[in-house]
Amino acid sequence: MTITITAFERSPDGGKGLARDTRVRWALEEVGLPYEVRLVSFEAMKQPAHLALHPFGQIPTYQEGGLDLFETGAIVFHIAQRFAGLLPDDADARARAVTWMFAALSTVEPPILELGTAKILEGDKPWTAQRMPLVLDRIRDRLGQLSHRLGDSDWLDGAFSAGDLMMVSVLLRLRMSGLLNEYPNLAAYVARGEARPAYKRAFDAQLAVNTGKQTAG
Ligand SMILES: N[C@@H](CCC(=O)N[C@@H](CS)C(=O)NCC(=O)O)C(=O)O
Repeated sequence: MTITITAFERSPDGGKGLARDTRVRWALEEVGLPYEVRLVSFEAMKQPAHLALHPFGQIPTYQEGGLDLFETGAIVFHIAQRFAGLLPDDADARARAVTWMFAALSTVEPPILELGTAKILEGDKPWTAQRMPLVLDRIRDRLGQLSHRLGDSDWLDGAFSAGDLMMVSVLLRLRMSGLLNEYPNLAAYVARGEARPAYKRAFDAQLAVNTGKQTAG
């Protein structure tokens, strides 16, 4: 069985690991599956061949035998369901881990993405100065709640799971903002995720692409 994912030929973040293929790479590394990467340019992502795989013209995609998937959450969920290592055996604990995946993507990530929009895409607008405190407060609300729930635990619900993989990946987007440092337990949580050997392998693999050590095949 060959697994092929897509990633940016050149990521806008220059290899900081924020492009979502890193999340898929991390999941594959955690469960110990080899994979191939097809690098795509921004132009190629909008062409029919890629749109047939990803209706919104984005990365990552995932191909395994006859199965084609898009959406990082669905891809990581599929990997976690099919291969051991990312979800607990107990059915209730499994459901809770999946809940944390959804919480990461649909509750915590949206305000964090808004910060990127406000700063990078719309930072030149005259209302940016008024908007920014509102955006930051919405993020702080979520971080405060998450920090409270995590407390002094290592992971969100018992052992490391796909829920932590997704939450750490989402929080990593805040590194440059400095906001994470306001919540020491969250900063330590993210550091624990980054220290996992599987994360390091995933990060290094995407970095190699973006530093020119791996070229499009
Ligand atoms: N909800 C999608 C978002 C995918 C996404 O935004 N991908 C980015 C890279 S991280 C992308 O391809 N951006 C280029 C574009 O949208 O043109 C997912 O989680 O997979």
